[in-house]
Amino acid sequence: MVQQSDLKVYKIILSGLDNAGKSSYLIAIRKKYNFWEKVEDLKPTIKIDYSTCTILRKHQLNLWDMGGQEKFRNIYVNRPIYFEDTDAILYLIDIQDEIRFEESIDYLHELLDIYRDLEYNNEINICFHKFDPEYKNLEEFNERKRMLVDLIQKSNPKMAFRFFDTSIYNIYSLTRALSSSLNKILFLESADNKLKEFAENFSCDYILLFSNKGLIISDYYKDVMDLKEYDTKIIPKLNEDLEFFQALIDNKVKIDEKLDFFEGNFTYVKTLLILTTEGEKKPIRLFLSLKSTREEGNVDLIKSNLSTLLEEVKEIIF
Ligand SMILES: Nc1nc2c(ncn2[C@@H]2O[C@H](COP(=O)(O)OP(=O)(O)O)[C@@H](O)[C@H]2O)c(=O)[nH]1
Ligand SMILES: [Mg+2]
Repeated sequence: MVQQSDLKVYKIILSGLDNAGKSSYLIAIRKKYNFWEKVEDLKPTIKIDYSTCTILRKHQLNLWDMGGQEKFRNIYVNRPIYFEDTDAILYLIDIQDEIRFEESIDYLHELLDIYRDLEYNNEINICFHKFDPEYKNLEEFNERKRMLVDLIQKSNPKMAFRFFDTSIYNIYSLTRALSSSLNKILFLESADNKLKEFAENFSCDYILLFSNKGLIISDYYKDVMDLKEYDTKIIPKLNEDLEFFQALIDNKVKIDEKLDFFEGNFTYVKTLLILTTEGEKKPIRLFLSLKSTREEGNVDLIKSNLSTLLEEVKEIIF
Protein backbone atom coordinates (compact mmCIF):
# COMPACT_ATOMS: atom_id res chain seq x y z
CA MET A 1 0.00 0.00 0.00
CA VAL A 2 1.10 3.50 -0.76
CA GLN A 3 1.09 5.42 2.50
CA GLN A 4 -0.62 8.76 2.74
CA SER A 5 2.78 10.41 3.25
CA ASP A 6 4.03 9.06 -0.09
CA LEU A 7 1.43 11.10 -1.93
CA LYS A 8 3.01 13.74 -4.08
CA VAL A 9 0.91 16.86 -4.27
CA TYR A 10 0.66 18.93 -7.42
CA LYS A 11 -0.77 22.39 -7.77
CA ILE A 12 -2.60 23.12 -10.98
CA ILE A 13 -3.91 26.60 -11.59
CA LEU A 14 -7.02 27.19 -13.64
CA SER A 15 -7.33 30.82 -14.59
CA GLY A 16 -8.96 33.23 -17.01
CA LEU A 17 -11.49 36.08 -16.89
CA ASP A 18 -14.82 35.74 -15.15
CA ASN A 19 -17.30 33.96 -17.42
CA ALA A 20 -14.48 32.23 -19.32
CA GLY A 21 -15.91 28.89 -18.19
CA LYS A 22 -13.59 27.89 -15.34
CA SER A 23 -16.28 26.69 -12.96
CA SER A 24 -17.99 24.76 -15.73
CA TYR A 25 -14.68 23.17 -16.67
CA LEU A 26 -14.19 22.12 -13.06
CA ILE A 27 -17.72 20.82 -12.69
CA ALA A 28 -17.39 18.72 -15.82
CA ILE A 29 -14.04 17.36 -14.66
CA ARG A 30 -15.27 16.78 -11.12
CA LYS A 31 -18.24 14.77 -12.17
CA LYS A 32 -16.30 12.68 -14.59
CA TYR A 33 -13.08 12.14 -12.77
CA ASN A 34 -14.04 12.11 -9.11
CA PHE A 35 -12.38 15.34 -8.19
CA TRP A 36 -13.52 16.51 -4.78
CA GLU A 37 -14.31 20.10 -4.17
CA LYS A 38 -12.69 22.05 -1.36
CA VAL A 39 -12.76 25.63 -0.31
CA GLU A 40 -9.96 27.29 1.55
CA ASP A 41 -10.28 30.55 3.41
CA LEU A 42 -7.16 32.41 2.54
CA LYS A 43 -8.38 35.71 3.92
CA PRO A 44 -11.79 36.56 5.32
CA THR A 45 -12.66 38.33 2.08
CA ILE A 46 -11.49 35.71 -0.33
CA LYS A 47 -12.22 32.07 -0.59
CA ILE A 48 -10.40 30.00 -3.10
CA ASP A 49 -12.08 27.04 -4.60
CA TYR A 50 -10.05 24.01 -5.29
CA SER A 51 -10.73 20.48 -6.33
CA THR A 52 -8.61 17.54 -5.51
CA CYS A 53 -8.19 14.09 -6.96
CA THR A 54 -5.77 11.25 -6.40
CA ILE A 55 -4.38 9.62 -9.48
CA LEU A 56 -2.65 6.24 -9.68
CA ARG A 57 -2.70 6.18 -5.87
CA LYS A 58 0.42 8.25 -5.53
CA HIS A 59 -0.25 11.66 -7.02
CA GLN A 60 -2.64 14.18 -5.57
CA LEU A 61 -3.79 16.85 -7.95
CA ASN A 62 -5.06 20.10 -6.51
CA LEU A 63 -6.83 22.16 -9.13
CA TRP A 64 -7.21 25.81 -8.10
CA ASP A 65 -9.74 28.14 -9.60
CA MET A 66 -8.09 31.57 -9.79
CA GLY A 67 -10.99 33.64 -10.94
CA GLY A 68 -10.57 36.68 -13.11
CA GLN A 69 -13.19 38.86 -11.49
CA GLU A 70 -11.86 42.37 -11.22
CA LYS A 71 -12.08 42.60 -7.41
CA PHE A 72 -10.27 39.30 -6.83
CA ARG A 73 -7.79 39.82 -9.59
CA ASN A 74 -6.05 42.58 -7.69
CA ILE A 75 -5.88 40.46 -4.59
CA TYR A 76 -4.18 37.59 -6.37
CA VAL A 77 -1.96 39.63 -8.57
CA ASN A 78 -0.58 41.62 -5.65
CA ARG A 79 0.12 38.49 -3.65
CA PRO A 80 2.21 36.20 -5.79
CA ILE A 81 2.26 33.70 -2.92
CA TYR A 82 -0.98 32.26 -4.30
CA PHE A 83 0.91 31.27 -7.40
CA GLU A 84 4.00 29.83 -5.76
CA ASP A 85 4.88 26.20 -6.40
CA THR A 86 2.59 25.90 -9.38
CA ASP A 87 3.11 22.69 -11.33
CA ALA A 88 0.82 23.42 -14.24
CA ILE A 89 -1.32 26.26 -15.56
CA LEU A 90 -4.46 26.15 -17.65
CA TYR A 91 -5.57 29.56 -18.87
CA LEU A 92 -9.03 29.76 -20.41
CA ILE A 93 -9.93 32.27 -23.11
CA ASP A 94 -13.57 32.38 -24.19
CA ILE A 95 -13.22 32.01 -27.95
CA GLN A 96 -16.81 33.18 -28.44
CA ASP A 97 -16.26 36.48 -26.64
CA GLU A 98 -14.17 38.46 -29.07
CA ILE A 99 -14.98 41.72 -27.30
CA ARG A 100 -13.04 40.62 -24.23
CA PHE A 101 -9.96 39.19 -25.98
CA GLU A 102 -7.90 42.24 -25.14
CA GLU A 103 -8.88 42.17 -21.48
CA SER A 104 -8.18 38.44 -21.33
CA ILE A 105 -4.73 38.85 -22.86
CA ASP A 106 -3.99 41.66 -20.39
CA TYR A 107 -4.88 39.42 -17.48
CA LEU A 108 -2.82 36.60 -18.95
CA HIS A 109 0.14 38.95 -19.16
CA GLU A 110 -0.32 40.01 -15.52
CA LEU A 111 -0.12 36.34 -14.59
CA LEU A 112 2.84 35.67 -16.83
CA ASP A 113 4.72 38.55 -15.18
CA ILE A 114 4.17 36.90 -11.82
CA TYR A 115 5.29 33.55 -13.15
CA ARG A 116 8.39 35.05 -14.70
CA ASP A 117 9.31 36.48 -11.30
CA LEU A 118 8.68 33.08 -9.72
CA GLU A 119 10.88 31.51 -12.38
CA TYR A 120 8.17 29.13 -13.44
CA ASN A 121 9.46 27.16 -16.37
CA ASN A 122 6.86 24.58 -17.31
CA GLU A 123 4.67 25.04 -20.33
CA ILE A 124 1.61 27.22 -20.12
CA ASN A 125 -1.54 25.65 -21.45
CA ILE A 126 -3.89 28.03 -23.20
CA CYS A 127 -7.40 26.71 -23.73
CA PHE A 128 -9.55 28.34 -26.37
CA HIS A 129 -12.64 27.50 -24.44
CA LYS A 130 -16.28 27.33 -25.58
CA PHE A 131 -14.88 26.13 -28.90
CA ASP A 132 -18.04 24.03 -29.22
CA PRO A 133 -18.28 21.30 -31.86
CA GLU A 134 -20.42 23.51 -34.14
CA TYR A 135 -17.65 26.11 -34.36
CA LYS A 136 -14.83 23.72 -35.14
CA ASN A 137 -15.02 24.23 -38.87
CA LEU A 138 -15.86 27.91 -38.89
CA GLU A 139 -13.08 29.88 -40.55
CA GLU A 140 -13.86 32.90 -38.37
CA PHE A 141 -13.17 30.95 -35.18
CA ASN A 142 -10.02 29.40 -36.51
CA GLU A 143 -8.84 32.82 -37.58
CA ARG A 144 -9.47 34.22 -34.08
CA LYS A 145 -7.45 31.39 -32.70
CA ARG A 146 -4.51 31.94 -35.08
CA MET A 147 -4.50 35.61 -34.19
CA LEU A 148 -4.42 34.88 -30.43
CA VAL A 149 -1.74 32.20 -30.76
CA ASP A 150 0.40 34.59 -32.74
CA LEU A 151 -0.10 37.45 -30.30
CA ILE A 152 0.66 35.33 -27.23
CA GLN A 153 3.78 33.77 -28.75
CA LYS A 154 5.17 37.02 -30.07
CA SER A 155 4.61 38.86 -26.79
CA ASN A 156 6.26 36.10 -24.76
CA PRO A 157 9.09 34.72 -26.84
CA LYS A 158 10.85 33.08 -23.89
CA MET A 159 7.88 31.14 -22.61
CA ALA A 160 6.57 27.83 -23.89
CA PHE A 161 2.88 27.43 -24.64
CA ARG A 162 0.58 24.67 -25.66
CA PHE A 163 -2.78 25.49 -27.18
CA PHE A 164 -6.00 23.51 -26.94
CA ASP A 165 -9.54 23.87 -28.20
CA THR A 166 -11.86 22.99 -25.33
CA SER A 167 -15.58 22.81 -24.79
CA ILE A 168 -17.85 21.40 -22.12
CA TYR A 169 -19.68 19.70 -24.98
CA ASN A 170 -16.58 17.67 -25.68
CA ILE A 171 -15.50 16.07 -22.44
CA TYR A 172 -12.50 14.52 -24.13
CA SER A 173 -11.18 17.98 -25.00
CA LEU A 174 -11.20 18.84 -21.27
CA THR A 175 -9.39 15.70 -20.22
CA ARG A 176 -6.96 16.12 -23.13
CA ALA A 177 -5.88 19.59 -22.00
CA LEU A 178 -5.58 18.61 -18.35
CA SER A 179 -3.81 15.33 -19.07
CA SER A 180 -1.27 17.01 -21.25
CA SER A 181 0.05 18.83 -18.18
CA LEU A 182 -0.10 15.69 -16.09
CA ASN A 183 1.86 13.73 -18.59
CA LYS A 184 4.61 16.28 -18.28
CA ILE A 185 4.66 16.76 -14.53
CA LEU A 186 4.27 13.08 -13.70
CA PHE A 187 7.03 12.16 -16.16
CA LEU A 188 4.80 9.83 -18.12
CA GLU A 189 6.21 10.81 -21.48
CA SER A 190 8.29 7.68 -21.87
CA ALA A 191 5.09 5.64 -21.70
CA ASP A 192 4.14 7.33 -24.98
CA ASN A 193 7.10 5.66 -26.68
CA LYS A 194 5.91 2.24 -25.55
CA LEU A 195 2.48 2.94 -26.94
CA LYS A 196 3.96 4.18 -30.19
CA GLU A 197 6.01 1.02 -30.56
CA PHE A 198 2.95 -1.10 -29.88
CA ALA A 199 0.82 0.91 -32.33
CA GLU A 200 3.42 0.53 -35.06
CA ASN A 201 3.78 -3.21 -34.51
CA PHE A 202 0.05 -3.83 -34.64
CA SER A 203 -1.12 -1.19 -37.16
CA CYS A 204 -3.09 0.88 -34.66
CA ASP A 205 -4.52 4.23 -35.76
CA TYR A 206 -4.55 5.34 -32.19
CA ILE A 207 -4.07 3.91 -28.74
CA LEU A 208 -4.79 5.56 -25.40
CA LEU A 209 -4.28 4.52 -21.83
CA PHE A 210 -6.54 6.18 -19.28
CA SER A 211 -6.12 6.21 -15.51
CA ASN A 212 -8.76 4.76 -13.22
CA LYS A 213 -10.20 8.30 -13.14
CA GLY A 214 -10.38 8.64 -16.89
CA LEU A 215 -7.40 10.97 -17.24
CA ILE A 216 -5.04 10.18 -20.08
CA ILE A 217 -1.82 8.58 -18.93
CA SER A 218 -0.44 8.11 -22.37
CA ASP A 219 -1.61 8.29 -25.96
CA TYR A 220 -0.48 7.82 -29.52
CA TYR A 221 -2.10 8.75 -32.84
CA LYS A 222 -0.87 7.75 -36.23
CA ASP A 223 0.68 10.94 -37.58
CA VAL A 224 -0.82 10.70 -41.03
CA MET A 225 -4.26 10.97 -39.53
CA ASP A 226 -6.04 13.97 -40.92
CA LEU A 227 -7.48 16.49 -38.51
CA LYS A 228 -10.96 16.24 -39.91
CA GLU A 229 -11.04 12.51 -39.28
CA TYR A 230 -9.74 13.16 -35.78
CA ASP A 231 -12.48 15.72 -35.06
CA THR A 232 -15.39 13.93 -36.67
CA LYS A 233 -14.66 10.29 -35.96
CA ILE A 234 -12.11 9.80 -33.25
CA ILE A 235 -13.16 12.44 -30.76
CA PRO A 236 -16.80 11.29 -30.65
CA LYS A 237 -15.57 7.73 -30.22
CA LEU A 238 -13.26 8.68 -27.35
CA ASN A 239 -16.08 10.60 -25.71
CA GLU A 240 -18.16 7.46 -25.96
CA ASP A 241 -15.33 5.45 -24.42
CA LEU A 242 -15.10 7.91 -21.55
CA GLU A 243 -18.83 7.42 -20.92
CA PHE A 244 -18.24 3.69 -20.94
CA PHE A 245 -15.35 3.95 -18.49
CA GLN A 246 -17.49 6.10 -16.23
CA ALA A 247 -20.18 3.39 -16.29
CA LEU A 248 -17.50 0.87 -15.33
CA ILE A 249 -16.30 3.11 -12.50
CA ASP A 250 -19.88 3.48 -11.27
CA ASN A 251 -20.29 -0.30 -11.52
CA LYS A 252 -23.18 0.05 -13.93
CA VAL A 253 -21.51 -2.28 -16.38
CA LYS A 254 -19.94 -5.59 -15.53
CA ILE A 255 -18.05 -6.48 -18.70
CA ASP A 256 -14.39 -5.55 -18.98
CA GLU A 257 -13.85 -5.36 -22.71
CA LYS A 258 -15.67 -4.27 -25.83
CA LEU A 259 -14.76 -5.11 -29.41
CA ASP A 260 -16.48 -3.46 -32.40
CA PHE A 261 -15.90 -4.30 -36.03
CA PHE A 262 -16.63 -1.95 -38.88
CA GLU A 263 -15.45 -2.13 -42.45
CA GLY A 264 -11.81 -3.21 -42.41
CA ASN A 265 -11.22 -1.94 -38.89
CA PHE A 266 -11.99 -2.60 -35.31
CA THR A 267 -11.99 -0.68 -32.04
CA TYR A 268 -11.22 -2.25 -28.74
CA VAL A 269 -11.62 -1.00 -25.19
CA LYS A 270 -10.47 -2.94 -22.18
CA THR A 271 -9.98 -2.68 -18.46
CA LEU A 272 -6.44 -3.49 -17.39
CA LEU A 273 -5.45 -4.34 -13.86
CA ILE A 274 -2.06 -3.61 -12.35
CA LEU A 275 -0.75 -5.07 -9.13
CA THR A 276 1.96 -2.76 -7.86
CA THR A 277 3.22 -5.07 -5.16
CA GLU A 278 3.18 -8.82 -4.68
CA GLY A 279 0.06 -10.06 -2.92
CA GLU A 280 -1.73 -6.71 -3.12
CA LYS A 281 -5.47 -7.13 -2.81
CA LYS A 282 -6.80 -4.21 -4.78
CA PRO A 283 -5.18 -3.78 -8.17
CA ILE A 284 -5.03 -0.41 -9.88
CA ARG A 285 -7.43 -0.20 -12.78
CA LEU A 286 -6.48 1.37 -16.10
CA PHE A 287 -8.50 1.65 -19.30
CA LEU A 288 -7.25 1.07 -22.80
CA SER A 289 -8.81 2.23 -26.04
CA LEU A 290 -7.46 1.51 -29.52
CA LYS A 291 -8.37 1.28 -33.15
CA SER A 292 -6.62 -0.99 -35.61
CA THR A 293 -7.08 -2.75 -38.91
CA ARG A 294 -8.60 -6.15 -39.34
CA GLU A 295 -5.61 -7.84 -40.91
CA GLU A 296 -5.40 -11.57 -40.33
CA GLY A 297 -4.95 -12.44 -36.73
CA ASN A 298 -4.44 -8.85 -35.65
CA VAL A 299 -7.19 -8.88 -33.02
CA ASP A 300 -5.73 -11.93 -31.32
CA LEU A 301 -2.20 -10.63 -31.63
CA ILE A 302 -3.14 -7.38 -29.97
CA LYS A 303 -5.00 -9.11 -27.17
CA SER A 304 -2.16 -11.48 -26.47
CA ASN A 305 0.47 -8.75 -26.47
CA LEU A 306 -1.36 -6.40 -24.13
CA SER A 307 0.06 -7.95 -21.00
CA THR A 308 3.61 -7.25 -22.19
CA LEU A 309 2.67 -3.66 -22.92
CA LEU A 310 1.10 -3.38 -19.50
CA GLU A 311 4.24 -4.69 -17.81
CA GLU A 312 6.37 -2.14 -19.65
CA VAL A 313 4.05 0.72 -18.80
CA LYS A 314 3.91 -0.42 -15.18
CA GLU A 315 7.71 -0.19 -14.96
CA ILE A 316 7.45 3.41 -16.08
CA ILE A 317 4.55 4.46 -13.88
CA PHE A 318 5.47 2.74 -10.62
N1 LIG B 1 -21.13 27.27 -25.17
C1 LIG B 1 -20.38 27.03 -24.09
N2 LIG B 1 -20.67 27.65 -22.92
C2 LIG B 1 -19.88 27.39 -21.86
C3 LIG B 1 -18.77 26.50 -21.93
N3 LIG B 1 -18.19 26.47 -20.71
C4 LIG B 1 -18.89 27.31 -19.93
N4 LIG B 1 -19.92 27.88 -20.61
C5 LIG B 1 -20.91 28.86 -20.10
O1 LIG B 1 -20.24 30.07 -19.82
C6 LIG B 1 -20.82 30.73 -18.68
C7 LIG B 1 -19.76 31.05 -17.66
O2 LIG B 1 -19.23 29.85 -17.16
P1 LIG B 1 -18.52 29.76 -15.74
O3 LIG B 1 -18.03 28.37 -15.65
O4 LIG B 1 -19.42 30.25 -14.68
O5 LIG B 1 -17.31 30.77 -15.91
P2 LIG B 1 -16.23 31.26 -14.82
O6 LIG B 1 -16.66 32.61 -14.39
O7 LIG B 1 -14.93 31.32 -15.55
O8 LIG B 1 -16.20 30.27 -13.71
C8 LIG B 1 -21.89 29.78 -18.17
O9 LIG B 1 -23.13 30.23 -18.65
C9 LIG B 1 -21.53 28.44 -18.79
O10 LIG B 1 -22.66 27.63 -19.02
C10 LIG B 1 -18.51 25.87 -23.19
O11 LIG B 1 -17.56 25.07 -23.36
N5 LIG B 1 -19.34 26.17 -24.22
MG1 LIG C 1 -16.46 30.63 -11.64
